[in-house]
Amino acid sequence: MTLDIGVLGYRFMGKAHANALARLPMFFPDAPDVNRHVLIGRNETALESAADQLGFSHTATEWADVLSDIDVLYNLGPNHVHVEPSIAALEAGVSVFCEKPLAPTLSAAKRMAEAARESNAIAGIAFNYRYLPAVQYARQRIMSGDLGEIHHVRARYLQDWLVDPDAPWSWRLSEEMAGSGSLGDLGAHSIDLARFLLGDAGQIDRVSGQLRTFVDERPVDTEGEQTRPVTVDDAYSAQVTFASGAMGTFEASRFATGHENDNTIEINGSAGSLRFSLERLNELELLEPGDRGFQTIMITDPDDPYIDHWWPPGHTIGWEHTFVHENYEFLKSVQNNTGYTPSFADGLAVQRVLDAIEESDERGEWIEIG
Ligand code: 4PW
Repeated sequence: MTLDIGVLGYRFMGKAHANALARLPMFFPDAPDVNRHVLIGRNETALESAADQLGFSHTATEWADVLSDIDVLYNLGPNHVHVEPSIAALEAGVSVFCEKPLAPTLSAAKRMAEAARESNAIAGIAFNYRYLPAVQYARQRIMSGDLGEIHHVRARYLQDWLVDPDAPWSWRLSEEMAGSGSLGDLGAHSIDLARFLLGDAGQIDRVSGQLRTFVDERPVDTEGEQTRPVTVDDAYSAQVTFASGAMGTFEASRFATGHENDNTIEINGSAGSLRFSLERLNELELLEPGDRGFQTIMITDPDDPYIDHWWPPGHTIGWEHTFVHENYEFLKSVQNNTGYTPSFADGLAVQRVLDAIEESDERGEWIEIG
């Protein structure tokens, strides 16, 4: 059985997922056969050339016109475009793989999760960092109790592409299109990673957060004569309490000078600690009983998650491999009609935390998550 795929969006994430689809037959021969059937976007000229480059046989400027031609919709558009196409696809029995955050608002995320519950099709959210071998290995160690009782989660996702006040305006800076800024774009990853690494103990039930916008308008043209307002946060930080009693601190920024894409998480337990950073994604820092300090181990052995599909021991992998791994798992779920995680319900759980952090900032108090 060949799955016909429609991909909405052809820029950064469009390329990342198209690359993953192209790699699957070569490195994951047991993955379902896929046909890169249609690329969906608004600008016909740009779309034609992207379709050529990314290996799609057709293009469409209206997503609704092609739902009956595809088995799976990849929704990789700006956050506000996640909502209606995903719901319509699920209602039509088309599986959906949607980029994060699930939606710009909590109410839209609830509608999407409801559509996923009502549909027989599979709905997954693309939290790609779950699929790093080092992150999967870390989860195995935590789940098997090697770190003991978890006391602390410390997660940060730092970028610096907005530190220049003349950096241009984009949809990521619009509340209407994105929902939030660093919080939804980067914080969603950290919150999902914490939930993934801690399993059932990763449920967050209280938050206290602050959001900040450092530059509130940006140029839309190169001359800088026209500007548009920035209506989302440039940075956030939050303290959280997990239902298990563990404490968490979370932070993200697009103003963290010197950090281009620094996604780091540290977990401290009663019997050990671990630390992962995307900047050294083939490694995990671990502290086990008896160690006098963190030991760095390479997660590049054939028995480490997914590694046997790639290169001999010690031959490292990169950021793009996370997309290959998540596409493999998602498409297998579609083919076998089995549940996929992270699901839209997971996306909604993350969205509840994002929403509570915003509410806490507005009200200046801790917020309980019901
Ligand atoms: O994972 C990251 C995102 O969530 C990406 O590498 C870039 O920053 C694109 O969007 C965010």
